[in-house]
Amino acid sequence: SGIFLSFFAQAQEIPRLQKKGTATQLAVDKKPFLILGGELGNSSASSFQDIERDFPKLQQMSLNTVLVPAYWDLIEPEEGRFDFSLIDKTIDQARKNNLKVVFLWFGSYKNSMSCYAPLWFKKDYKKYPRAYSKAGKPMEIANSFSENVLKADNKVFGELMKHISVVDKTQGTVIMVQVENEIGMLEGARDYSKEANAAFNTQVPEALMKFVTKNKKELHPSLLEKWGKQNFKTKGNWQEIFGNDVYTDELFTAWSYAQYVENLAKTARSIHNIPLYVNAAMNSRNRLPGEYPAGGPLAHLIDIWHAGAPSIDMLSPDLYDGDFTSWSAKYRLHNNPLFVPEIKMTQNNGVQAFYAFGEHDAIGYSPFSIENNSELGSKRLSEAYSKLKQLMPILTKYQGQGQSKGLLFDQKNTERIINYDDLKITAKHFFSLPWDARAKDGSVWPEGGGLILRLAKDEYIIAGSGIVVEFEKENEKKETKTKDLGEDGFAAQGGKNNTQNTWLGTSRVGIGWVDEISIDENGKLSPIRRLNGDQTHQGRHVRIGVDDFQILHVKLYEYQ
Ligand code: N0T
Repeated sequence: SGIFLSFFAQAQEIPRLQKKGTATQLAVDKKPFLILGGELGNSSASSFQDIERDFPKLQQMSLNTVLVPAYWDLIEPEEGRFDFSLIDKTIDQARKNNLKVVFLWFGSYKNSMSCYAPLWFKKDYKKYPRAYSKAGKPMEIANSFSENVLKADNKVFGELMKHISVVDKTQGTVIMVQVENEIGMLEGARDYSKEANAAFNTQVPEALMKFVTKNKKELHPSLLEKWGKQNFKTKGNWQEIFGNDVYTDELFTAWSYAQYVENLAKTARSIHNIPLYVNAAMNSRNRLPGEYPAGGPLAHLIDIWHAGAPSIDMLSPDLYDGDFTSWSAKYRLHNNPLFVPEIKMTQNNGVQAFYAFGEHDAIGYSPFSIENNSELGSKRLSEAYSKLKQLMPILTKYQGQGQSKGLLFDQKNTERIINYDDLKITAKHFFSLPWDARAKDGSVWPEGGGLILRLAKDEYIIAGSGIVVEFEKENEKKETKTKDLGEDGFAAQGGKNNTQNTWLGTSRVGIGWVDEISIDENGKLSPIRRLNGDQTHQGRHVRIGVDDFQILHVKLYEYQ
């Protein structure tokens, strides 16, 4: 009956990744799924009461997924005794509140440290040794070269995956697992334990050299350059092949952590084969490796991670500073789909999520410490997520074919031009219109953003918040910059530098109609109301105010 049962269970498809054009999709319950997520604070899943109190709130914020820590110290309080009551509580409350779950394995590594290892492990430092600083100081960081460390972590992680597989095989509530948390080395770019030193001074593993040789044409530019400086040597120790600097120490750390994680990933796959990812703390603010967690799954280390941890599906950025458009672009690569498991919680999360899905076919988006969202933040996020939930069937249907674009504007970046064939779309921040007092009274502009999806040559979905969009034919007019034109009626503004627009086209494009719509689970569009007159500036543009999220359906036409 065991054979029969497991055969039967497999008939229900567990969550998996699939390709569609240039996009990677997460399929849940056999349908492409966008993670409209939030991650719980680190200590918010360690009590039944907190889980019971917070999960209904997450559903009210229109999340479809919650990212929840799975704590080694609480799961294995005594060596070999496993307690999955918090895991069961999480799954149960998620089901009651119509949420999917991503478990975050807080095992040996949590933000470079090993604070989630149980006390029996921490105390037995002879059996479970530490990493050492360059000065020989033992750190509260487990030694990733120790068989015992790996065995202990791998054992409990395997038990966790077994448990999930038993309680969840037929329901698919748990859709992904994050292996460790922001793994990476601090205080220095590598471990200086004697095991680490020995590995650093021997031959770079053949598996890595084979991988970089085979994939030479597609390597991350920074690795290619670094290796190139050593004339693409293929035999030697780390410094001989990659040079003698702190970035070589980091490559070594990346390889050792990737290999460590690969062991856990293989264990997971052999038990319950759902998507796996690793998250990274960013190398932002010009810090050096070791000032930021060195060797984590960072974009510039992607080849090392792919070579060392082929069973991991995605390297995923945790974004706390810097601008969302540039960081997200670094992780949406031909060999890595974008998933944002953590991002600083702000009132701009909603528009950023639209951007991530519209621009990058993202797997998901998830603000951190979600249960502590403010009243206004919760309201904004809920509005954004409930619109994205409606858009899900139609967005995923058109994914991977270059049909959608993301918009994200602030006070400095106010405009984007998008071309579809000979149609030129100019999208701007809503406050580029002088109509709202907040545009000019010194207020900080809230980010405006959204997405544009092309359904047909003359039919578009425009959704989001705080945007205004105009349509014209490419080459419709010629812009000439002139000095002081005086009172020319066609010049944009009087004054010193004028732009003169000369009509050159043959035909023009106009707005046929604009409807605010809702979309049902099957992707059927239904009009809520027609928007015209003042709401489209008498047919000149399409817009969504900064205080609302809307989905608009736009029909264009041509005239001569
Ligand atoms: C995150 C979180 C949690 C201005 C920090 C981000 C979470 C971990 N680390 O609250 O600890 O478990 O993954 C570190 C980046 C902070 C940079 C702040 C820059």
